[in-house]
Amino acid sequence: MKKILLTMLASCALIACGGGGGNPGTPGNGTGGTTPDVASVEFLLDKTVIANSGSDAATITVTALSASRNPVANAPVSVVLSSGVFTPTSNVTDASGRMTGKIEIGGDRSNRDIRFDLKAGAQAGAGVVAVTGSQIALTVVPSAPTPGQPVEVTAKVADVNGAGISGIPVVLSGSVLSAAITAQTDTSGVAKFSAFNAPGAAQVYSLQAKASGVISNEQITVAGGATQVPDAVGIVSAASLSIVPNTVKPNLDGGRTNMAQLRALFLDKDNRAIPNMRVRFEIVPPGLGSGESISTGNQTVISNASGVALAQYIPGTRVSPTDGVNVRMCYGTSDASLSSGKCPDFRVGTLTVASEPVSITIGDNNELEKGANNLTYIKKFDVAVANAAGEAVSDADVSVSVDILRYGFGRYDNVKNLHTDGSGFCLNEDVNRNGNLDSGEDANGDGRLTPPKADIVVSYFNGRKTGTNGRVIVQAEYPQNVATWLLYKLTVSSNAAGSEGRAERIFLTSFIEGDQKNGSFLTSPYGVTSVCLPE
Ligand SMILES: [Ca+2]
Ligand SMILES: [Ca+2]
Repeated sequence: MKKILLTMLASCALIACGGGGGNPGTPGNGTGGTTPDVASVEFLLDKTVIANSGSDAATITVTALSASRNPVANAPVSVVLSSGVFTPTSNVTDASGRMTGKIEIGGDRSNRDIRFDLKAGAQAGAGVVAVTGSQIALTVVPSAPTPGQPVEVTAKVADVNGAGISGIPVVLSGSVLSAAITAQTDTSGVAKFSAFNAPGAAQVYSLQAKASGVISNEQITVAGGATQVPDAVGIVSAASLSIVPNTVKPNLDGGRTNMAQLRALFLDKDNRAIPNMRVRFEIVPPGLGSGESISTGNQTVISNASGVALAQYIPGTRVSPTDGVNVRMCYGTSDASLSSGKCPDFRVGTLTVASEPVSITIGDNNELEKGANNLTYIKKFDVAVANAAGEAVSDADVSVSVDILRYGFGRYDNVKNLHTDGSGFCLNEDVNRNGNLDSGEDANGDGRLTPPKADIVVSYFNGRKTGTNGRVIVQAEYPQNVATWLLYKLTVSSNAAGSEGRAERIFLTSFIEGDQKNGSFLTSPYGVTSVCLPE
């Protein structure tokens, strides 16, 4: 039996429908002819704030109206931004008088307002989209210097996802400094300032860092005589240690290009921040050696007004097994509580030092099989794992998972091999992917999660370890009635020599040619119509 995977034309409507291309910039001037008479212009933004991750966008819909408030088609529309990138879907309004386009941040990840000036025909409008998400984290060593003691400050500037923002200036100022100093962030978003001496008078000083459109304010106590950092007040209800990123490359040159941020947070039972907590970060023995260190050495760090104390883990030249580095934060409310290496209370976090990750690919062919009882379809995938040199990695553990992105509703047209008009695709209702029906998730009101997670299962064809050729076969299996109605993402990851690699691909459930004549999927199992969660 010849088994052929039918290409679903309908699928392109979901997978890659992001933008229509279009020319950024302004459309040409009206070239004579009959310019439609636009009496007013309105616009609608789907959001007025976009995150600075680079993948967020605001969609603007511009509507051109005539004097009688009817839509005006073919009106030329231009949108000019003060920064960022505008991608229109068209330079003129459509039959409903509308034109849409995307506003994105472009290469500039700083917090700011993006102003747009638009014109439809001779009518103009303007507005603002705010960019947010920049964060600055300051590490001061020592946390409470004595008068005249050298102080080292590093600032990590990150986007909304915690990814470092490289190549931007960070300006440090405040009463602790005699003059403002500037440093540039490196490839990890870290700016390291040259050391300065703490002022001679023991008192509390201010320190301010400014970068990427945001400001971070800290206080530094120069301690001596009567001026000491007070003990922390309040009962710690939640003490946490987070490590970002939790996989970091080694510093093969002995430098500190690659670092992971250690962030301690202290809250009381009412979720209020506890400042002035003393924290000492340390590598739990046996460490990796080979030059690994903590940026604050064996000094204590003091939590700021937000209850946060920071340091950096700096890898040496060696890599570790997965989660092979244990970092401990010891904490107490006073200097005495941590003196002489004491560790009254602690939390431990783990991270991995890994060189170039292994490379993974997911391959497939155009074939599909029927399950043993002719109730399911099975699609097999070839997973290949290679090291940085391209050599096959054998005996590597492979993990595969499936995530259903969307489900379809409607009917199948067995003449044209397409879903009929009125069919469509909705987002998976399990927004937080916890497998439970939570408040607000049951958009279609059937009392359960749509689609059920078990509508596609993945498994290993012949064990989960790669063979000597670095390959392993995984498969996805689903009941025949969901064919063409589920869009799913297959994720494969593998750890080899402490280095995690990962690959993802998106597929539509397909069927075996011939089954469209009378297959069980000709009507969506999720209904002919549906109510979707908002996009
Ligand atoms: Ca849920
Ligand atoms: Ca539902």
